[in-house]
Amino acid sequence: MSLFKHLPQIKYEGPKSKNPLAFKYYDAERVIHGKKMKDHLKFAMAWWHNLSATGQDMFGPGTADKSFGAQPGTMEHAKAKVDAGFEFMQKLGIEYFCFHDTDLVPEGKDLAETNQRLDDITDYIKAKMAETNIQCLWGTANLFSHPRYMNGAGSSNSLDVYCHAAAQLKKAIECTVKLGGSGYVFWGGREGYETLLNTDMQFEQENIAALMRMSVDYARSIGFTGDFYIEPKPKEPMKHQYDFDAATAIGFLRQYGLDKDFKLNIEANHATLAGHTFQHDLRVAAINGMLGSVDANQGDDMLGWDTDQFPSNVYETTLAMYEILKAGGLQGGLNFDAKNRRPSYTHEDMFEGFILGMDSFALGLIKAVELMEDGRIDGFVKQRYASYGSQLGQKVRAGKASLEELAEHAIQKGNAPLPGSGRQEYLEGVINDVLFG
Ligand code: XUL
Ligand code: CO
Repeated sequence: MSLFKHLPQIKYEGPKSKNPLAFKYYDAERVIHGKKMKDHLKFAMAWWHNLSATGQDMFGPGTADKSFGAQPGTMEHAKAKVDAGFEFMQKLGIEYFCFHDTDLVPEGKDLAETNQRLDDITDYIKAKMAETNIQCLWGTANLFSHPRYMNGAGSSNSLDVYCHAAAQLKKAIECTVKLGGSGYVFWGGREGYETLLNTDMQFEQENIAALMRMSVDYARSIGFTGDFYIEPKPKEPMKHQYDFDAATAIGFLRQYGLDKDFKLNIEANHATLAGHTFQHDLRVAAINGMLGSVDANQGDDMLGWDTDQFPSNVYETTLAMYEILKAGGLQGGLNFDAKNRRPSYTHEDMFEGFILGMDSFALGLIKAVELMEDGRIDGFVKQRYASYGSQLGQKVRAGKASLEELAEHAIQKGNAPLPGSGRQEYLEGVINDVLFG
């Protein structure tokens, strides 16, 4: 049964097209910067937002109908979501999906029943995958929604809750391996705290690391060769989240010896909640060799929470793709951890959300390549550090200089000259020139 039969196959029509159900920039097969667009931009559908979320918020129920012809909360509905998801991805040319265990099936009365349901649904998904070219980008476990996780999962004060999380992790990893997922994500949903008055921070962080270590060991033992990812986020739902931002997560991974198995999944709206630009967290991950995958969305500067909007800001997607290209691309992909706004409640809106996100990143890719070819930004940055090209500068760079010889240099030079203009306004003009010139 077709759930979206009134909606067409979405095709590339070019920038002049006014057809809302067509791509203006995303041309999957176009080769740019040595690769097909679809290989630069491995877009993924997030099961949770696209197939499950109805737009419910604190002030009212959902507005979107995601029943797909079945009764929500049943296995029939779980299967209808698979049918809808695969039809949706095929119509848009999306080749990857991401999921939480709880997005796939309603939880059963106990773990045994839930696990049986997961076995059934992953069989069903696997058959769909075999009929299409659609693959699993990454899987994860929802260790934050159920009331048992009110104090976190790995960070919970309760050993029973910790073990329940371990059981869910074990099964979610098995499902990811069964579906051939190339990554496994840990977003620390409630791994954090509200007040230090009731919290042993060190104890909790050690426990989280131990749970990650056990997960890695188990996954490797059943043949998982992909990357694990931490997805940093500074706040929401907890006041303090342990994986605040890329730098904090990298420090944590190194401290507990997890850095060989883990990379990061950088989400745009999480970076901005941490007071960084998206590009900042991409750069931090990249220079530490930990840029794994991306949750592609955007926030709203006026709002202080994770609005998970579809990316529309081409200035941002350009600078993000510039970071990604300079890092040599992504092993992972661009997962639209994004949802329609509550008043955009129709099936057409689901398509238009993805078209917006895919076109914004495609245009960002095109412009990032132009920015690289233009060379003015890179050239300026290179020239800005040119003084380190001297013999003494080379010694500093090689870690072979001493404080005495630097001081001697300073004395000989007299008062150090000013370091040269940063020329931010000129550089911002270059970006405008490439974007709109
Ligand atoms: C929450 C969030 C999650 C993760 C997966 O802010 O981004 O959906 O991506 O658990
Ligand atoms: Co996310």
